[in-house]
This record gives sequence, C-alpha cells and structure tokens, in this order.
Amino acid sequence: MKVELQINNSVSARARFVSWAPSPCRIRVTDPTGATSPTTNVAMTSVSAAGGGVLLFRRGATGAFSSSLTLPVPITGASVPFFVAGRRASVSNGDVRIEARNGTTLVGAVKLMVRIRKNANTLTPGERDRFVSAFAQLNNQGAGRFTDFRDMHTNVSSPQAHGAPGFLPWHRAYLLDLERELQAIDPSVALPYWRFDQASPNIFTPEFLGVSDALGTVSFSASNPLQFWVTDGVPGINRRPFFSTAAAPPGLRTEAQTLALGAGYPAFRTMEGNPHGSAHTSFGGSISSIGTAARDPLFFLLHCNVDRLWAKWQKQNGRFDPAVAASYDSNPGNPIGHNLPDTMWPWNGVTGAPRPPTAPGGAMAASPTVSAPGPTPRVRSSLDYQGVISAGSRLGFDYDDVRFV
Ligand SMILES: [Cu+2]
Repeated sequence: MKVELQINNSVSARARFVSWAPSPCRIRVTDPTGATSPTTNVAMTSVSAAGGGVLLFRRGATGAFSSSLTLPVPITGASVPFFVAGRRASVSNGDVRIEARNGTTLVGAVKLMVRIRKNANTLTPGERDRFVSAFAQLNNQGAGRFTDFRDMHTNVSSPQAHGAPGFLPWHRAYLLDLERELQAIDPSVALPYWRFDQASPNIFTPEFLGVSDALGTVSFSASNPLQFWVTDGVPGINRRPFFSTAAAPPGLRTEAQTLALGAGYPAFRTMEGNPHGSAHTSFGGSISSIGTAARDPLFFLLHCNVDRLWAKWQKQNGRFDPAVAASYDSNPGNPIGHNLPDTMWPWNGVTGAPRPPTAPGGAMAASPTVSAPGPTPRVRSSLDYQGVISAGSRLGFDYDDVRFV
C-alpha cells in the first residue's frame, strides 16, 4: 500500500511549508496493494532531524493538536482531510518529515519546513546567509525586482502607508510581498526581525547587515553578497547609527510599553511614532527618512519587528476580526487606502490622484501555500493573518514568539 500526502492541499514540493497556524492537508491511498479492507488505518507522526522542526496534527479545523494522528483512509483513493501545524521552528528546509504507517509498514513520507519569522539576532549562520543571499539576488546589483519595492516606499506614496490607521496593514502587505519574492528565490527564507528594544550585535556585523564607519558607509565581509547592493543607481548603503550597535538604541518604547499602549487600535497605532519612528531616527542616512528608508535592507527587519509587535498586540487583545471595532480605527475621515474595505496601492494598480501617479511592482505575489490575500489586498486582508477568524484569511507567516494556540 502507498499513500500520498498533500500539504496545504497541494502535491507541489513548493507547498511543503507550514507555520504555527494550521495548514489544511489531505491523505489518500494511491496504491491499495495488500489492503485487506475498504478502509485502512494510517498513523502519521512527526520525525525531526536534530534541532529541526516539530509538527502537530489534528483531524478537524478545531480541537486539540497531538503529536500523532491515525486516520481511517478509504482504499478507493478518496482524500481524507487533516491539519498540520508547526510546534518547533525549523532551521533548514526539510528538517522535519511526516511518516505515514500502516501497522509498522511505512506507506508514505514527505519532508517539510516549519518556516517562521525569527529574531535576526539569533539566526544560525545558515539562516542568516540564505536570507542575505536571497535579498542580494532580489536586488541583483540594482537591476532586480527589488527596485519595485524601493519605489513602493517613497515620499510620493507616503500618504498610502503612513500617518493614518492603514500604516500597519499596508506595511504588513509590503513585507509579505517582499518575503514571497525572497521565497521564490529560496523557499527556506523567512523575513527576520530586528528587536530594536534589545541589543542585537549579531545584526550589525560584516557577515549580516554590515558595519558602519563614521560617515555611515556600510562595509561587508568579502563573502557577503550585500557588498554589491545598489539602489537608485547608487552603490552601497549609508547608515549612521546614533547608538552603539552592541546595545539597543536609547529612547525607544520597549515591547512591554508598546503592548501596553491600549487595548484598542487607535491607542496602539500611536506606536507609528515611538517606537517605529524613533527606531528609524536612531540612525542618520537613508533609513532615517520615509523617502529613502527602503534603500537600506535593515528597513525590512525594522518593519518586521513593527509588524510583530502588532501581531503580538492582536494576540494579546484578540484583535484579528475586522468586524470588531477595537481591531481597527474606522474613522470616517480616514484617507483613501486606510479604510478596511479599501484596496491598497500599489497592488491595486490604481494611479492618479488621490493615488500616486505610478504603481510599481504589479499585484501581490502569489504563494504556493496560501491563497490570501489575493492579488489585490484590501486593508482588512491584513488583519486576520493567522486565520483565527476565517481560515481562508491566513497569510502564511508567523513569528517565533506569537503562537497560534
Ligand atoms: Cu513606511
């Protein structure tokens, strides 16, 4: 007997990535040879490489998870649904597998990755190098697709993304679009975050995001492909920290202070000023101004932490549901692009006032693992990123310290 395991309801190897939020999966018999009854029990377990990912299973869309799952599977070839969730994050692609057994006989197996956004300061050298390599390839010395991401975040487009409640939803979509492009280059990559309220000395190294001299010129090790970074036709990165990179920048709200801003979104979104803005202006150089910030790869790690803080606040206060008033700031005076039903620029392709004159980059990148938010995300598409309210809203990413259960 043989079975086929479909992760994220797909036979594609590109879909064999899970996070904390459960992934819909299917099992079916592809070869019934040796089966003695119309339905046969198949037991699935999670088998980890050393230090690798760990999986949990459950049969339905609700209920408790467990470390193994036995399902009755018809030998006709009809599919049986189940769910898989990450329990421990992977460090490399395929470092955990599902083994399916009929009795003691192995009848199927697939390798997966529990792909999770992690603290950049604690990445393994392998995780760090794969991220840096994918990011450098996306930039391709100034000739790559990264140009679109740089052009999405400018002074002209700023009102689409800043100074109003859509700040957090817009940047969540922006990071997701970028991360999906990185994953198209290397599917094992997840965007890491810079916890700017903690010392993160391992980020500001020659092997990772580089070391700044007194003028702000960032240098890299000979093996770091970010040494070839080019934006707006200008080689290199200018970043001048006003703090010791062995410590955290001073004057920023800590995570606890940020989460304590309030249980309603209007109070929480004041974090756009501090810590978000304060993190940007703890440097001189491009990252300190909206119009140029996206020239610096560090920008995306900074914003990943901003997004993580929002995720953590959502989890703490139960703020995933766009229909619950406290999940958002639905002021009737919000500008276009900042109301829950509004489509977001540039993915909507809309140009001309009150939208910017151009819409770089086209539609939101598709994912092999999830269908949301679709090519034209709306503000509300960003809220239920784990699929807590509606499983179909799951965006396919998770943070190491923001669990599903
Ligand atoms: Cu921004």
